[in-house]
Amino acid sequence: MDRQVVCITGASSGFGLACAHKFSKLGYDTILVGRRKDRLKALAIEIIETYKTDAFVVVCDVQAKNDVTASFLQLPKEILEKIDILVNNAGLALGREPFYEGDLADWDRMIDTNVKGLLYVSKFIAPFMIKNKKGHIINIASIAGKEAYTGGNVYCATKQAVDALSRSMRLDLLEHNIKVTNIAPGAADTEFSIVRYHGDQTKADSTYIGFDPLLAEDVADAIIYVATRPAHVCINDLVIMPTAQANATTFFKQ
Ligand code: NDP
Ligand code: 8X3
Repeated sequence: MDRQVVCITGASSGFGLACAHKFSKLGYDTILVGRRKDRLKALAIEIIETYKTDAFVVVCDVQAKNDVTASFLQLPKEILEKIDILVNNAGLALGREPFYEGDLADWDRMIDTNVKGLLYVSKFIAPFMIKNKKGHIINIASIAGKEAYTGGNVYCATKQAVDALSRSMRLDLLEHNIKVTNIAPGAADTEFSIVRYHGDQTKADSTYIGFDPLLAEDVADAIIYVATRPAHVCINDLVIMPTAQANATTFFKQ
């Protein structure tokens, strides 16, 4: 039987990277999407050598709709047309200021990546799934998509948009036998905070002091769980938190 194909956006780091390894280990072929070409190429080589599955690299900035289309069209047709699972994971937060001190360029990047980028990729890939009468779109939202917190403003808004899109996509795709899952993680130690604090390592590290955050592998395990349910089962929404985090802002720190 043909191997299943999973497309993972943001595969160069964090959740996406952990997912790429876990899906490959299970025998899936992978499409690895992101901007950092060297990392993605090295990952593809590692996957092919380690797991003996195929791995294809799509170098693109999901913010650029024409770039998304042109880059995906470089994939072999038979791979592109049979994508079974799309993990919409590429995303970022920038800044923790109150909105009235926010940087407009940061706002644009968060909205363009987390919301519009997710839409561009999904709109391009969904028609192939519709034609195949099956598929699964897994959107990585956040606890910030369920709650608001001080300084979260635009990031929270983008993740609440992802949450709403997950519910809306599930309705739109229902008649096409396509599953849609929303995953909402709490604090996870990846490159997320170093990006959020514009490279300030001290601020990034302070995010995770005094408790055990989620690791990328924990979130990837949840993604694998939802992706491997029987055909008649769809996990619509999954919240995954560190044990020491009760909601977006309440932590038990030692
Ligand atoms: P990382 O910073 O480790 O990974 C982010 C990934 O997104 C990278 O692979 C990056 O690749 C990719 N990416 C960012 N911008 C773009 C773009 N414009 N085009 C293509 N790819 C892009 O963070 P995480 O793994 O933690 O984050 C993954 C997702 O999970 C994000 O959507 C984040 O908002 C969400 N999340 C994170 C949480 C956390 O605490 N870590 C908690 C809840 C949700 P490259 O730079 O190569 O393009
Ligand atoms: C990342 C988690 O709490 O920093 O989405 O918003 S949080």
